[in-house]
Amino acid sequence: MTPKATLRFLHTADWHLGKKLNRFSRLEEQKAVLAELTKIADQYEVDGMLVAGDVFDSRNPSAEAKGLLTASLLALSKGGERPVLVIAGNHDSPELFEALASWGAPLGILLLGDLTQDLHALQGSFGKGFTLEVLEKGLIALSGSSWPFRCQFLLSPYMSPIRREGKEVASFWQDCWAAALQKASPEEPLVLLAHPYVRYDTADGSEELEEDLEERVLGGQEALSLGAFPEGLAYAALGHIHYPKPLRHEPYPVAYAGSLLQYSFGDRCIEKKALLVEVPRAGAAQVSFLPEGKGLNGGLPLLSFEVTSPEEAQEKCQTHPQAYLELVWAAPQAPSPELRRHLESLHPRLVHFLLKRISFSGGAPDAEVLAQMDQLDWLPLFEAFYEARKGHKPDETIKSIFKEVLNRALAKKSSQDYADTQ
Ligand SMILES: [Mn+2]
Repeated sequence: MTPKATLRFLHTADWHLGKKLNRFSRLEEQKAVLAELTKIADQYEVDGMLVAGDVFDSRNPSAEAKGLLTASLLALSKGGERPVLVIAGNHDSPELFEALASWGAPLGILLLGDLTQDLHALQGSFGKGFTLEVLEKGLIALSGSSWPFRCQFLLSPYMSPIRREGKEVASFWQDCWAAALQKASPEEPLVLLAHPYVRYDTADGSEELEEDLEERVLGGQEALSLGAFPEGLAYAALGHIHYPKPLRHEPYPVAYAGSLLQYSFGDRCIEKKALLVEVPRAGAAQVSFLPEGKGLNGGLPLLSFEVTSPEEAQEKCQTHPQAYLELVWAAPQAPSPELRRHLESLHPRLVHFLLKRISFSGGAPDAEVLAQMDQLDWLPLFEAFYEARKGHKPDETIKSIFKEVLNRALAKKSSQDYADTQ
């Protein structure tokens, strides 16, 4: 048998275990898609897993979500034969990662919650037949009898502004990466795992997903530019954005793996993927999205329909029972208050029954719509929306940010800027 020329990894991210769609648990679907991911890892005989953050949806995940994480990591690591490297994202608890780290190491699972987490205790024997060496904060090297060569990993978990001690994102990471690179061997490949917000070009027609906008706003993330990434890497495996997306190919590929499932209706047309990464002994990695020609078998479909009558709404409920359903009421007259309850009794997963939003696409809004907007009391509407989404009321900081954005939007409207922006 000829020795393998490359190390092969499967890159995934943004599992968001425990995330609900409105009130509906997605845990069974998450379980199914993680089983599929394990199958893909087996089928392609990957040498290791790269999990780039946001494995949980919450810093205080449920027992079921934690159980699914540990079971999935164990299956992916084949009990220690296939190393699994996991960094924390902005949704994860660094403390929980640190607590799980000593559990994972003998099983070939490395969890890094925070850059200051001391990995030295895990140094030495790792998993079954691997050796882990800590070279610098966040920089490790792994070797094993089944691997053709040693590989270095620059593990860069999400660091909150407090953990960055107020340092701005780009300069924080550039300093960390520069320090780590001094200790890295130029003779061995280096793979980066990180969870930043990198603004990407949507010129190819892909829109920013609702989830990603939320990650941008609520992650407290300033954007990192592609130019901030260090030179000389083989690959940068990113998490955070739910859209599977290669950001560039040269001089080495940088890519978001995307989320595990479609987590919002805005996300419903996006096929979910994992990335197969072939790391050579020297030079840049080759990457491709898996499964080929289709998405991961990600649970039930999310369907959204505009309806203009109770009969039409009822018909949509009855013809799509095996889906999550969003119905958007687009008739000029308001629906009767009983209609929602009736539709919920007809469909087990009616997620939203909404009134059609005022749309500004396709031309300036007419005077009547603008007059209606002036009469709205926005803050209570925002508070109710925020509470419905987050489960708690917005604090004063969030409210003041909202007021500032609102004031800017209203100022823009009154100055009739719309005509210029079309
Ligand atoms: Mn994130």
